[in-house]
Amino acid sequence: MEILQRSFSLKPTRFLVFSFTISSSCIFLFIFSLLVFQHTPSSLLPHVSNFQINTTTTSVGFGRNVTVSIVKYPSLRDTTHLTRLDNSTWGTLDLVGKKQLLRNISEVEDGSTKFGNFSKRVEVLTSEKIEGKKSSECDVSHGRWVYDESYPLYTNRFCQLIDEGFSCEANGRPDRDYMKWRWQPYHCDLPRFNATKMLEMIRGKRLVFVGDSMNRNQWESMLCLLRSAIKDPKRVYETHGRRITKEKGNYSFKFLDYKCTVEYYVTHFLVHEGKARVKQKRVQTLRIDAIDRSSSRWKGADILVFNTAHWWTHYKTKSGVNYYQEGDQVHPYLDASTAFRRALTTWASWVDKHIPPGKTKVFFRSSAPSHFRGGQWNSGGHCKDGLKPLNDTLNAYYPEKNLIAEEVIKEMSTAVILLNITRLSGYRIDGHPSIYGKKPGKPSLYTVQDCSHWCLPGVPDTWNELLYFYLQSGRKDQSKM
Ligand SMILES: *[C@@H]1O[C@H](CO)[C@@H](O)[C@H](O)[C@H]1NC(C)=O
Ligand SMILES: *[C@@H]1O[C@H](CO)[C@@H](O)[C@H](O)[C@H]1NC(C)=O
Ligand SMILES: *[C@@H]1O[C@H](CO)[C@@H](O)[C@H](O)[C@H]1NC(C)=O
Ligand SMILES: *[C@@H]1O[C@H](CO)[C@@H](O)[C@H](O)[C@H]1NC(C)=O
Ligand SMILES: *[C@@H]1O[C@H](CO)[C@@H](O)[C@H](O)[C@H]1NC(C)=O
Ligand SMILES: *[C@@H]1O[C@H](CO)[C@@H](O)[C@H](O)[C@H]1NC(C)=O
Ligand SMILES: *[C@@H]1O[C@H](CO)[C@@H](O)[C@H](O)[C@H]1NC(C)=O
Ligand SMILES: *[C@@H]1O[C@H](CO)[C@@H](O)[C@H](O)[C@H]1NC(C)=O
Ligand SMILES: CC(=O)N[C@H]1CO[C@H](CO)[C@@H](O)[C@@H]1O
Repeated sequence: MEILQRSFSLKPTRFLVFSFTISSSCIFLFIFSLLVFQHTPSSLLPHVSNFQINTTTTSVGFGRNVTVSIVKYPSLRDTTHLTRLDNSTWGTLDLVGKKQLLRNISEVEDGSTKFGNFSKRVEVLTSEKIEGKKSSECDVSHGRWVYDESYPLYTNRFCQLIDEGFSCEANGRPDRDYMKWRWQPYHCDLPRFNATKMLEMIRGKRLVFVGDSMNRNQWESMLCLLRSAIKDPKRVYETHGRRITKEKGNYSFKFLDYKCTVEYYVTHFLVHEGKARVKQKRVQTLRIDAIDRSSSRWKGADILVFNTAHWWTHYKTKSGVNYYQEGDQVHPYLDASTAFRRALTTWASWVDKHIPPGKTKVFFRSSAPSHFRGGQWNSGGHCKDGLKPLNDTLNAYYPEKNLIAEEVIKEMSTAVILLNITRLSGYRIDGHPSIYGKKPGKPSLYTVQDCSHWCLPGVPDTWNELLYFYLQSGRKDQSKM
């Protein structure tokens, strides 16, 4: 993704150097163009949801005794495991949470029945979920887009922090409706993003985004959302004076009035990209058993938002030949799904080992779909004609990578909240920069369209509204204590 973006601004001389890499990225973009929508009936869609969100209050939390959200995500294929009592079912509860839960086993909210039985209690939680009344229990990933005049939450002109690739309006995109859609879950409302409140929540803390350029997209959205609450622009700055470009890998923006930082670290795979010798040749490898080097900077964050997905369909990762490395061994062949699972497991162990459960909230964002139609990214694939969201009765493909991520997360001892944005973003064929990912008139080597990233303001603002929802609903529970 980063390479794709960079290629837009490459000088012709440098282009030759990179052309090999560029051509290799075609494959994954092509795959993305294939997997966008399956036109299946809607009967499976909203009403009976297959997963459960539980917010539980524990005495560990977020620096100062705040609430930890325990989110359980049984996959569609495995709904029965909810009724079992075993370590994996409750694997995301930390020890304190477990003890409290056991102590409180006989207290059931609906009041009608008292259960002295863990497994029954779990069933009760499941049925409560289906009713989905309270916002903290609501499945916010199922819903529809509604037109809302009060959006966007900030403007491109006001927020100068957006880099060129996402500045669709500044680059001349004429329509504005794509900024005006609000995500409406079927069974509850999302709170409107309140930048002041969000800044209060992260006062004195570090909010850190880690991942590929899609996470940079979300991070820039967060900067702009928060920036809208600051009157004096001088009181928000990059701590090393860096300007946001596609090239640099790390940024830390300080919001002086709140003594907090909003940071971004680029890593395409979360694990370490290295080199090794295979048959006398030095080749690039992916150390699926070693965490990315920038992990030293992730430590100590108060909120971490991870993602990885898009580079795993890159040709090298996909072919898996002499690419994946564990210890000294470079696998002659390993399929991408297995490698992805091992890499995520490496990430999961790192989180479990280095992230203190009470202090840090951890999120993992599911993959964001792209919408190339009629070709690949460099062969006329386009999305420029998408001016409205797709109908919510369409059923979006849910990539295997997300299922693997869910499974890995389920096994972790840290409570990781999945930002499940795949489907809601899948409707937003209108949300991509298309030809407005660069300044008008700027020469480009191809007539390419960017149908992978997202315009700002735009869809990533909603990803951040989900993040806000989870952080904020955690706090609400605390105030009840
Ligand atoms: C989540 O678990 C806690 C602790 O057992 C319980 O009090 C609460 O009602 C549950 N919430 C939901 C939404 O099931
Ligand atoms: C958290 O709560 C525990 C017990 O309720 C208390 O002992 C501890 O001091 C609190 N910690 C903070 C940082 O408030
Ligand atoms: C995320 O959303 C997709 C599609 O809406 C759904 O199939 C999947 O089960 C959800 N995953 C979780 C963990 O909620
Ligand atoms: C659950 O975990 C505990 C401690 O982590 C362990 O002693 C016990 O054997 C585990 N039980 C199962 C069924 O795995
Ligand atoms: C457990 O019960 C105690 C006392 O009834 C209550 O204060 C606490 O909030 C409960 N904890 C949970 C997790 O429900
Ligand atoms: C707990 O529930 C299970 C399944 O519903 C049942 O077999 C078991 O006897 C119950 N145990 C207690 C102590 O009620
Ligand atoms: C946003 O939050 C702040 C601080 O909590 C509050 O004073 C303000 O009224 C809120 N704004 C809106 C529009 O709700
Ligand atoms: C979505 O599809 C439904 C059923 O086919 C239809 O009634 C509705 O008008 C459509 N909505 C939009 C926005 O096209
Ligand atoms: C973690 C990380 O990548 N840190 C780098 C951030 O950028 C500065 C300057 O470019 C480097 O010195 C750091 O090593």
